[in-house]
Amino acid sequence: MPQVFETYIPLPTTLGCTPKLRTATKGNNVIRGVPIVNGELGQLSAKIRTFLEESVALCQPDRIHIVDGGDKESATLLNILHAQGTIQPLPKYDNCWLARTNPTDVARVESKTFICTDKREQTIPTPKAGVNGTLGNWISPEGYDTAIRSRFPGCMKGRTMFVVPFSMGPIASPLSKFGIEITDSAYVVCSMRIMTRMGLEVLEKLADNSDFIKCLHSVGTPINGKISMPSWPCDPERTIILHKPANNEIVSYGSGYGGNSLLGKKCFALRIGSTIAQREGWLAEHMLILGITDPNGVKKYIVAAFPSACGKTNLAMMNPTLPGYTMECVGDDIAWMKFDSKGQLRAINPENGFFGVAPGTSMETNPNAMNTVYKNTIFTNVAATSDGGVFWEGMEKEISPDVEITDWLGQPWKLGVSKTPAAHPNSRFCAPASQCPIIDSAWEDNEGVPISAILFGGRRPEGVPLVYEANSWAHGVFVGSAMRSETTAAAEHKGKMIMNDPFAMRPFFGYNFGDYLKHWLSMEQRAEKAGGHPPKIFHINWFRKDAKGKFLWPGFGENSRVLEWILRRIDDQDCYRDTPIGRVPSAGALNLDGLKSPVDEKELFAIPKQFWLKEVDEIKQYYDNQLPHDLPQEIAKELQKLTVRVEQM
Ligand code: GTP
Ligand code: SPV
Ligand code: MN
Repeated sequence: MPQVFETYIPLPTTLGCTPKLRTATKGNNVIRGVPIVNGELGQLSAKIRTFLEESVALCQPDRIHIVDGGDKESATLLNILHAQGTIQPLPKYDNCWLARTNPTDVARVESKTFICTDKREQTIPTPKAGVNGTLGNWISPEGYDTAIRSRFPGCMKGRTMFVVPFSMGPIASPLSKFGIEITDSAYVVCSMRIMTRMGLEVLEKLADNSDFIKCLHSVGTPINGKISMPSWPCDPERTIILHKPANNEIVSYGSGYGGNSLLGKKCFALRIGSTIAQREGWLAEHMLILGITDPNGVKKYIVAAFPSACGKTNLAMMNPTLPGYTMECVGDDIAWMKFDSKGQLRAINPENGFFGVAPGTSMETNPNAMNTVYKNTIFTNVAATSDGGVFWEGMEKEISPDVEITDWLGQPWKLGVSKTPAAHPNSRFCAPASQCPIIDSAWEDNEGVPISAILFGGRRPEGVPLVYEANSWAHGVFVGSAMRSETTAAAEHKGKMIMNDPFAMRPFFGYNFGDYLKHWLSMEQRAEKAGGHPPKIFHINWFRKDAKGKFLWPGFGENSRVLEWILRRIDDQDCYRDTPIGRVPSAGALNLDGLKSPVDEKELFAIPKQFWLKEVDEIKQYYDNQLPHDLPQEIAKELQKLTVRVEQM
């Protein structure tokens, strides 16, 4: 049972950590009269100090803790979170913890996420008159200021303000960027320690007063405020996630969960990241990065963009069923990519950990993920077992039959009897990437790994084949722009419906999607100017269903068969046939030898004319409604060409 306190237990005034980096501090170790209980003023560059001073004036915390990133600090914070009832230990494993959130704070809140620019068109395409735009939310500079002024003053009264220096990407990589997250959540600090490179090393890098992304986060419940669940303070009704690219600034209020509060992830690495990438000529994408070595020992890397909860982590860590192949993981959610001086696309994973979907992950589907999460991991909203372990949907075969299960809400739960899920569908594990048994030896390479193919995909129960290849770069960019997928529990959408999710970035664009498309189209020239060429683009769909609603494709490790075909296409082998929508494996080219149960290849690759007539019509409507002014000509042309090909089927 979670411990629920009637009053919030404040942090002790001193956390007893010895900062590794010391510089002489003149005067008291205070900012605006607020004591620094860990770390010293002298560790902060002038820019960080200004940011901190402004944040202290606004939020009025009782004390300030400059995060050093050390083991002792982490252990202390975890113990405090335990005492508060935010987390409980999982004694079955090594240094693992279970957090239960307020049941109203369980996923990203896309409707409350805004980008602030002077003009609306900088952030979002102007939709057709009378149509609601679905490609992000804009807020005016005035609205932005008002949103902050009406929420933040005094929001940290009675609380500790943590100052989290972090790096997205290996600290020494020229592709990396730094941030400072100011937060009043120790859970966020402990999670950021896993998800990013965090602590004194980053402060040292910033000591030359260089710029950083300013991230301000509050759970939004001062200790003297009314709290419905003291172990997970939040303010769901007034939650807001704000970004101001012009100031390199992120401000998040009211939620402690995932992408809402771990600001290095979606807010920085994707939303602010994509605006920097546009300016600097690279790509910040919602993509996994995977290394594949074939039986001849030839290694290639691919990236893949699937919407939230559509299989990135699983593909990134897959155990190939095809003999002779080895897969290694570089990243499971975000890729920063840049063409190098030779025109070769290179990618780094800006993250340091995995914030992965728990349900569906098992020794059968993703043993590498399972073997990653049994130490130094924070689980959130999964179920607990009476022997001190975790449980979620998909782990039925992995628990002993005599354990008792407590669901994510803290209630007793019985396998086969209880009607509600044991774990929240968006419950997650937060685990260090370095613990992944198949982490790639080059995963922290400062220059990034060379990318040979880009995959797009989603949950398409109908009409979309297992795999197809785009005919050209422009066609591939069109395929990305036309991506659609069934909604999942990763955001606040209710029920399952097919939704447009271009590039799996719909919730994460930092600027106008029309400009984003132009930026992507321009990459071909960028590569060619440097003497290279852009990678081939593919679309995959593991989720096609038969008439009875059963998946046609076994997925997971069997997806290696599709990757094998993709590798052959990277080498330009003649193993495809043209179809109106793109290139698919020619007869017999997809290796299906040794599949446990036979698959219906014909149905997997069927391209029904009626379906595709409707699909192209819906894509057209989508562009007409969402991008009547902002759609690049090249993309309109690709749709036109596809329409003609489908009509001629
Ligand atoms: P985010 O972290 O939200 O960005 O999600 P993700 O894209 O990393 O998705 P993830 O790999 O965590 O998969 C989400 C769900 O899809 C899990 O329940 C998986 O079991 C399921 N899934 C992943 N790959 C496959 C597959 O090949 N076939 C089927 N049927 N299900 C899959
Ligand atoms: C996603 O939703 O795509 C995630 C989880 O990776 S979150 O960090 O909450 O955005
Ligand atoms: Mn994701």
